[in-house]
Amino acid sequence: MTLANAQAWCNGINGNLPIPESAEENEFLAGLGSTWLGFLTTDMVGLTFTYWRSNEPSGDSTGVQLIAEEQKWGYTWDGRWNDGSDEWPTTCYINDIKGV
Ligand SMILES: [Ca+2]
Repeated sequence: MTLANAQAWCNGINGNLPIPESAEENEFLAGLGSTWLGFLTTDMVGLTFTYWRSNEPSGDSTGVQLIAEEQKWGYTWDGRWNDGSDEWPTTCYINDIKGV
């Protein structure tokens, strides 16, 4: 799906697109599959962790994709990040339900 569709779907089920904060979390996400991430290359101020492939972000898009596949487009990814605009699967972190 497009990034806009991923954001709309995830926000609509009270969730947010993931922003990995550690290598362990990134590995967890990669284990679930490729996903859009919840930040744009134009706003990376709050990031506490990054896992770009070398030469990324390359200016393809402001949306960021975690690429779970070891090999894609002739490059090694294995969970590294790419700025891109291709249709992409997504994982959604659902916010905790507060109160009872
Ligand atoms: Ca790119």
